[in-house]
Amino acid sequence: MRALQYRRAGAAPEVVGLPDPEPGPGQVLVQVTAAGLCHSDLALMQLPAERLRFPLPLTLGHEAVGTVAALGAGTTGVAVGDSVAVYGAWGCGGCPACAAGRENYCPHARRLGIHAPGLGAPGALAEYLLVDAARHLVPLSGLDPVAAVPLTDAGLTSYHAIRWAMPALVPGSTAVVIGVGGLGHVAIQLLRALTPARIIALDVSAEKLALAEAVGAGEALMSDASSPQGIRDLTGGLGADVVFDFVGTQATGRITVECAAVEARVLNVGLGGGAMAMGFMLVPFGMSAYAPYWGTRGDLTEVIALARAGGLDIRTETYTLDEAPLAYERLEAGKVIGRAVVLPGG
Ligand code: FEH
Ligand code: ZN
Ligand code: ZN
Repeated sequence: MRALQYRRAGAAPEVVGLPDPEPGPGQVLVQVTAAGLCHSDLALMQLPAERLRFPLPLTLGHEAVGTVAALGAGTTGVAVGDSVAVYGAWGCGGCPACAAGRENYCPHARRLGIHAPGLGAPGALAEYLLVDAARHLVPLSGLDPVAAVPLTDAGLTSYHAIRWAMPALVPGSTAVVIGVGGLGHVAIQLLRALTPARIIALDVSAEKLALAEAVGAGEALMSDASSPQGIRDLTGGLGADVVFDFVGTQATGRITVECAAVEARVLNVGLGGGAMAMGFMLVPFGMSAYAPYWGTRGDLTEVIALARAGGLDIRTETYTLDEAPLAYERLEAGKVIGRAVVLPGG
């Protein structure tokens, strides 16, 4: 099969030929229909070799949908031909967190050498993906695979974040979304679908601010040092009840704290390497902060059900496997509108 691999630390990913994987006991072989690109892939490829927690080469891609192609011995719960979404936050499957579906927070995975596909295990930017267990597959039930594939990461991560913030997303509340990329433009739509909150979007790109308003943000402001005052002007001086920072730099962390209201819930979901100082008089009274990771198996089932109910307008740019290195360059340059999606089968 053909696959996009990150082969040497610091080198650009390249398309290579690999043997077709064979499913072992309990495993599922998925023919990949579509795989999304993520800033986490870029972050991974920018790490120095000594900080990688797995050997190279690595087939990239942790956001995937496809069709079940073959079952390993004893595998039940799916059938050849099923159209499926891949849950990528693979855990041990046996601990309390995994038993509750919160495999994204499995405390044993790293010690057991369990990695997510594309983040240590062979990933989905390939014609075939080996999935370690049928519980990590969710039926797509007729959803368009290209429009649906961002649900498995961008959508799942945003949905999981919103669910934590839900107690603060009440009538009359204000939610700020910093960064209108793959996650941000989906988060705006999920906030519209799930909450009564007013939505203010921030980004450094006028094109992405236009996208934010097109998908449901009430206001869209340029993201800079004046943003907190702009948000306070829009909220009678009170600030935002919830802030989703999908960028995660020092600058957006500062905007987050400076625009947060008393008792705000703030979330750092970005990989920009920024940090947020927490302490008395450093942040608004009663502010709580959360650094979520991906989402639960239940969250993925729910966000797919939400998509099936209609109303999500997930924007994608599609690329062939050979165009994937170019797509990563566009993602790095902030030029991708919505989510970049690769079609390994062409
Ligand atoms: C992957 C690796 C590390 C942090 C965050 C992520 C997300 O892209 C997974 O959704
Ligand atoms: Zn990701
Ligand atoms: Zn576990």
